[in-house]
Amino acid sequence: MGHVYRYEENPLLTPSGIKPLWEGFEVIGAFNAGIARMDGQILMLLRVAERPLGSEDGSILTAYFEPASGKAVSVRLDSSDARYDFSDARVVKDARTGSTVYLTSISYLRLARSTDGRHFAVDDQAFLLPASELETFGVEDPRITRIGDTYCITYSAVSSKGVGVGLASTRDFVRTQRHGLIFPPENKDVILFPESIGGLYYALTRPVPKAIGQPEIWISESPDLLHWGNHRFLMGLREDAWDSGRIGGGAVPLRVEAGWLELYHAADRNDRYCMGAVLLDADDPGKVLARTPGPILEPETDYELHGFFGGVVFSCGVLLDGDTIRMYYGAADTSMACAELSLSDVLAQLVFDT
Ligand code: MAN
Repeated sequence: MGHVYRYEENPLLTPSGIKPLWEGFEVIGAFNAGIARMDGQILMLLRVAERPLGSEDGSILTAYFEPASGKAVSVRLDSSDARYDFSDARVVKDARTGSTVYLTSISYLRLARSTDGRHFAVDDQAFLLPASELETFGVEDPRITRIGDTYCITYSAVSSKGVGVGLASTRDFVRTQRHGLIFPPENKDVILFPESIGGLYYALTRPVPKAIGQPEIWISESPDLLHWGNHRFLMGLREDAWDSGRIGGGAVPLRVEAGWLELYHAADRNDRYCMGAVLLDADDPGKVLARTPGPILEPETDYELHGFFGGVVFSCGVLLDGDTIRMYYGAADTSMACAELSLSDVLAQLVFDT
């Protein structure tokens, strides 16, 4: 692994300083933020997770969002109820089928702003709340891609129907337009490329095949950012490695001299999440040129190892200044942190396919 400089101020944001939007709820996560620059400011579009208060009696509380009232509603489950599997803190599963039936928290998107990239002030209001029957379990893990003067925001739209991918756009982070779901369940970690290539827009996607296949990275094309086709498999898991469990896109791809550099996330079989890098062909990003054998960032510090879901570093956005990659990342599904990596150092870790 190359040199990683974590900010002294880390974690930059934690749930403790953030007021919940809903009565009877507490903020348990401010993480996996999309990153953008606007008017000399650095914007973090946080995934804020709130969960219902009052599980002291040993019961399990879950929640869902009611679009009609604009409020979150809690649901109390008996922890000895054999119909459910409570072993993953993030979700409640059907004990028989193993499929997720409730989330233990609801996420929505909220803005934080900074002038120095280290100190952020969080808005009091939400930026994007769940708004439809396909978002009743929350909206999560935004990525912000600036295309021309429009900021395009892709996010996971979660409901009992599955996890799909929504698209919203804004020019000023005040007025926002929603464009509905651009990928149906199950898909997440969709990231738009910042410019068209050969006349087409591209997106990294992460379908989760059920009967056959694995959660791996695909790539799709579109003439208008709304209609997507020519879906191709891009890159997969590696056996017995840090990226053997699941793999998905991370930050918005960076155009570097050698092609498109994508900083992606992957987990091993024990759900330990790291970041790695892959280089894609400049003219056909559906072609993998090189990949780092090991991670470029892995969970090491206390705030990365311990939290709501420990052992996780998960970046949804980076900033590039000269040779410096400022990687903002969610730590342990709880807080936001930032680390600087050198671009040339990351490129030097790539191993080309022969
Ligand atoms: C996974 C995790 C959770 C997330 C759900 C739904 O279980 O990534 O954080 O809430 O999927 O997207």
